[in-house]
Amino acid sequence: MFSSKKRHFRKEIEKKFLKLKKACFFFWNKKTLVLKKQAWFVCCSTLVVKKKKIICTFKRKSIISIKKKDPSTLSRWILKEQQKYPKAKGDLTVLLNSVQLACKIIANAAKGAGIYNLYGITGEENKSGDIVKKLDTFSNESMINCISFTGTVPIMASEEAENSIIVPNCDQPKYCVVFDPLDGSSNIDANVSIGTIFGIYRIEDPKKPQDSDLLQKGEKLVCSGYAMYGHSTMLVLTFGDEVNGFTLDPQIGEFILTHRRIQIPEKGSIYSINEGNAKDFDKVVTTFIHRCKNPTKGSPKKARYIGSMVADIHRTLLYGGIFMYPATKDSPNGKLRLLYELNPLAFIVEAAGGKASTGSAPILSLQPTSLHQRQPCFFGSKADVEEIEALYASTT
Ligand code: FBP
Repeated sequence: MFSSKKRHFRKEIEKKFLKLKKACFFFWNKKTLVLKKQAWFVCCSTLVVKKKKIICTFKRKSIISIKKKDPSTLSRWILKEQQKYPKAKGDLTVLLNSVQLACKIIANAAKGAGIYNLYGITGEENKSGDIVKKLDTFSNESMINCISFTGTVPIMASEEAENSIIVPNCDQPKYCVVFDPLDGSSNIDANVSIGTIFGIYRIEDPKKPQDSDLLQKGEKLVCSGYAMYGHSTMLVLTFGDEVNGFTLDPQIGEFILTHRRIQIPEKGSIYSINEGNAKDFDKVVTTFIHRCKNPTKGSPKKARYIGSMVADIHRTLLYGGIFMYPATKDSPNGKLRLLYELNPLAFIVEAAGGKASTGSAPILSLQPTSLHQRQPCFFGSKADVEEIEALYASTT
């Protein structure tokens, strides 16, 4: 089959290969021998290091797995809070868990808006004259469905509903809820952070729930919160004493406590306002912005404006500074709505040690007169808001 020449050639190859193999093996062995010695030494030390690392990783892994195994979730946290009130029947717990569920549903829809065809408009306009987005309607329905399910909320107010929403067959009327189902609608299609804002009040006369229950002063809030749908979904909540933040762990579908007792910095280096309206700002706001840009001492403040109030307030809570939506010539009462945007967020900012002001009075002290009334506002670090208040006081 093979000519003698070919046979000879093949033998040569095999010999060479064998030599190579041996050499490698020898080299490897020799190498490994050396290596082995070194490795032994290295191994020992690496083992020590590795051991440490392993221990650390094990620890870390075990901590993570322990945390995963025993996470401090929002549901658990709410239950713990309930235990502080021996007389509590759990109605608020059920309500908050229903709001939590609604926020998870909206978070999922917001994340998949492009896939679920939830970008774009419905073609309708809401009471405030805003073009209603598909995700606005989806979020509004999700909130109404989840809250109605509790059986303790006979009446609600939503940015997307002109009149108050009456819940039929509410068998244990106890609370009423005000909410902005989707804040920052103008940013939805651009995939910029948006949110849901909610506030919970007690019904004054459970036998006769009425609009006046929704028009309570912000200082009467039992609890308020917001969910922010950004690169992670967060839910920030307060009962007026402390502010805590929870991050949604998509793997287990639970909000996990990640930001304990949020405290807003006393003074900030950020100012946040839509300067596109600057020509219409009053003297005080114009002066304040000038000061932010040209401070007598220290460096100028940074300008940050997302255009979603939830996201601007969330940043202000964590970094400090001031968020402003003042009156303008076109909108003498500003743009933002007192009932379901300003009051719930003011309750949080004040509980975190900040201030929420009209420029001359606390937002929470205002007596609302209509469901969709607007109110100029200044939210943020105490020192920054007090500077604005002092400027207004000096003009009166
Ligand atoms: P909605 O999107 O819920 O109507 O909220 C109003 C809002 O988008 C706020 O989130 C935001 O702070 C403000 O309007 C932005 O207004 P503007 O575009 O005039 O700066």
